[in-house]
Amino acid sequence: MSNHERETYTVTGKSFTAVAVNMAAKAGEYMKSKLGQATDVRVKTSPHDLVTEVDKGTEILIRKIIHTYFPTHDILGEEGVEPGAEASRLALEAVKDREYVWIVDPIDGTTNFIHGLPFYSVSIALAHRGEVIVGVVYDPSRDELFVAEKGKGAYVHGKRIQVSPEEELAGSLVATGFPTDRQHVLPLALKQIESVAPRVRNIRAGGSAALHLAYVAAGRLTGFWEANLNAWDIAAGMLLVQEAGGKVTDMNGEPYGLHVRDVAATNGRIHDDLIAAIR
Ligand code: 2AM
Ligand code: CA
Repeated sequence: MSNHERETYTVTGKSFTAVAVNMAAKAGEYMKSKLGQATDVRVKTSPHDLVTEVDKGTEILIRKIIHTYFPTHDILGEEGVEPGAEASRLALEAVKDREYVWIVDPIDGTTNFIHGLPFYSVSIALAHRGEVIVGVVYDPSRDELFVAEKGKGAYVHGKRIQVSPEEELAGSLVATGFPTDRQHVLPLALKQIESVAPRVRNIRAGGSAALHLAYVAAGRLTGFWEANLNAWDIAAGMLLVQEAGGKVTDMNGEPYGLHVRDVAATNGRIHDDLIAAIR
């Protein structure tokens, strides 16, 4: 074997999960170093929908690592797609059946990041022919790295995690989010909150969908729902919840797929009741 061949072998021989973990850790370190320094804040679809040069820089860093290890893989990253639901749908459509697609949200919780609120995350998933097989969510503020591999469980720093035991909504702590689309989606979300709030122990809205999903997986939240999210907000956290013994569907109870934008994720036990309350 020539030196060149040996080098190529070493590089491509890295496991998908190891690379995902490595990227998430590097990205997290980078964005944490930039906390409070995001000066170039831009509005996307509205003043509620923001992006910074750190989002872009972090995605570039992640893309470079993916290209280094897996030059043939495709990437669906938030910063590579125009804002809005339609552009997201088209971008997903273009890659969803490809062999390997990395689905990346460099900063999930950009609004928090800009305000210096330490609740944001890096979300990285790998899909094989449309099925999520690796999911990593990293919270740099708490240095918590959540990892799931299809069929192999969900872990935080090597310790297996599982969803919480609550059987009923009344004893459940659930989370949701306030959508950026104030015209169409917010009124619906407020109706859902009005319906769910009296039935559960309480509701939280932390501002990072990926981290909320990781917390459902870790049993810190009983459930989470939110409308109008993108594949990169959900894919990694979805696998964490499934591998931790929970359930993830759309808001009608239909099985999760990369196209799902209105998501409900729970410990499984309260799933039907939460969906009934949302609707
Ligand atoms: P982001 O920080 O990556 O944008 C908060 O309720 C959740 O909604 C976050 O996960 C946030 O992800 C996401 N979010 C923010 N703006 C959005 C938009 N325009 N469309 C869909 N999801 C959005
Ligand atoms: Ca983002």
